[in-house]
Amino acid sequence: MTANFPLLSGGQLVVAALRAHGVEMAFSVAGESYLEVLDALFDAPEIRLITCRQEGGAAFMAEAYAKATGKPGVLLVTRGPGACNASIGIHTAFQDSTPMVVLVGQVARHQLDREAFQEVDFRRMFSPLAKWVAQIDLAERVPELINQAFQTAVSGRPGPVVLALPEDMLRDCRAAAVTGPYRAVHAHPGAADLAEMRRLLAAAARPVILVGGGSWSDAACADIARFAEANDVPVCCSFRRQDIVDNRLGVYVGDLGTGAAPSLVARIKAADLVLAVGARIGEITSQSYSLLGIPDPEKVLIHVHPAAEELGRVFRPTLAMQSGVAEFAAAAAALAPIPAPRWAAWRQSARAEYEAGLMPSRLTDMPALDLGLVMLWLRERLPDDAIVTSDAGNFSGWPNRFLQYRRPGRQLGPTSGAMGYGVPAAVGASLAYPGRIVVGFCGDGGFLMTGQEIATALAEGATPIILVFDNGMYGTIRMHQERRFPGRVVGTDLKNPDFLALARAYGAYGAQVARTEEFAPAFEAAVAARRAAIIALKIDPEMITTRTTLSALRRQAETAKA
Ligand SMILES: Cc1ncc(C[n+]2csc(CCOP(=O)(O)OP(=O)(O)O)c2C)c(N)n1
Ligand SMILES: [Mg+2]
Repeated sequence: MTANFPLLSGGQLVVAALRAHGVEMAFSVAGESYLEVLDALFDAPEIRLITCRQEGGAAFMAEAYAKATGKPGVLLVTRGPGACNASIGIHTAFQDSTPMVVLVGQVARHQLDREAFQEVDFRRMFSPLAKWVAQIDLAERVPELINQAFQTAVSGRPGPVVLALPEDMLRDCRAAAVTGPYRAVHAHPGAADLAEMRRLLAAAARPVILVGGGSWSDAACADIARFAEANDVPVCCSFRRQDIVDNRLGVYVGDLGTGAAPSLVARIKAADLVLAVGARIGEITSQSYSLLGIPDPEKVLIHVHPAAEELGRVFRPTLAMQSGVAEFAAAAAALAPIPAPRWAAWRQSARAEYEAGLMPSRLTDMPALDLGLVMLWLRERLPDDAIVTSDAGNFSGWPNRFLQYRRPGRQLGPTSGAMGYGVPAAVGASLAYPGRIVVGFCGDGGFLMTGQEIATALAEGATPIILVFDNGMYGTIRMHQERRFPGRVVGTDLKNPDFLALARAYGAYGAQVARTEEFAPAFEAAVAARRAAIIALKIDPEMITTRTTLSALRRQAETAKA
């Protein structure tokens, strides 16, 4: 059966399979454990191999590339040390439902289980971090298992899969049929369930749609907005998924992230129907599981999710639908709208609350650098296709609250809360969409976790503009310290390098902004530079969130203790 196929090494078969699945870009840090794969890539110029500086950065890049394009992110790393570094991005892809195919070099088959050099049992290591883990022990099974990896990564609830590649297997030569491309498998909502949803919605007085999760194509986003507008239902989004519904539409009412507006939280509690589409309704989105009762949500909950095991897992829905988000959104958009819905005033007041929250309040007197004004300027400046990436930290409250997201632009952020995401995600997004404005928001803490990928950006021609919020501390943790242990600051002060000199050392455009009026010219110069840029923003440490100051927090905590 295989007589008609050429003899290829395991490494060549891996690359042939990647080509068959339409892979155009892969992210890597090299290792001697998978030299055959690297060598086969030498002959496959249609796959662009991005050479990264640390596997954590490479994994975040692949994850953000996948989020931005909807195609699986492909990552190649070496045995134990490479896999350990990469694990943060694999965990992030898992929590974020992002499809990834991770190829890890492994020791030779006849050395396994001796704790050979850099040997790790990847099935055990990645079992809680990946959707599927396997090892390819026979070169003739490379096409089969790589096909299974892609199918698994993209189907149902997408996620990362890990394949270990023993180095001697990569040298074996076999003739094998290479299959591809993968075809994502998603469930569709049933007609009876859609009719029941429509009946429940028509009976509601205060409905809310909550959108979230992965796999939202631009078309699916347009469909769910059409459904919401046709029925005049307010839509909010889950943590770091603000780009699903155009924030400028009258039906959009805000996000349920870490800094959710108290008025939105109160509104969800007051709602009599929640239609959750794609969102798991996880800990952050559910405001530490306080929004809905467990397991009885104490209101009508219609939960639509691509994975059966998420439905009824924490909350017991009135109606559960296992469906892909795009499949559901298309079907919902095609439903006849509810005639004369009763919740127009409910939707309008929710929108008015969201719009009121878009105006920053002045928390300290006349800060030299007014972040509220900087965000208002950026909100106007960023084009419809701008991509915003975000690290984890309190600074992220500024772009989350004051920017307005929409397609084809994107908001790419780790719902895993992984620091170090912002820079590599911006590099990955810029490589996926050269020519678009990509802005990466980072704290001074997160920036130095993976900032070395600026070197990758310069080497590969990516042009992210990185904004570093320099407040000289791990601000988020300092905030928690002031709340729990007021005045007892430990382990959270940072002494930063000279960010301007650092930018120059990389060959990036660099600027330091200490005053509001310096921001716009620095940003325009960064855009015009057409290379990676770092703009360091000197932040008043008092501005700990968009809603409160450090000393106000400390005073509140001290009063509560007294
Ligand atoms: C990899 C990782 N390590 C630690 C944490 C815990 N953590 C959450 S936010 C934070 C501080 C973030 O500091 P910075 O990036 O400077 O942002 P800021 O909060 O000061 O705005 C830390 C340490 C985390 N989320 N991820
Ligand atoms: Mg900081």
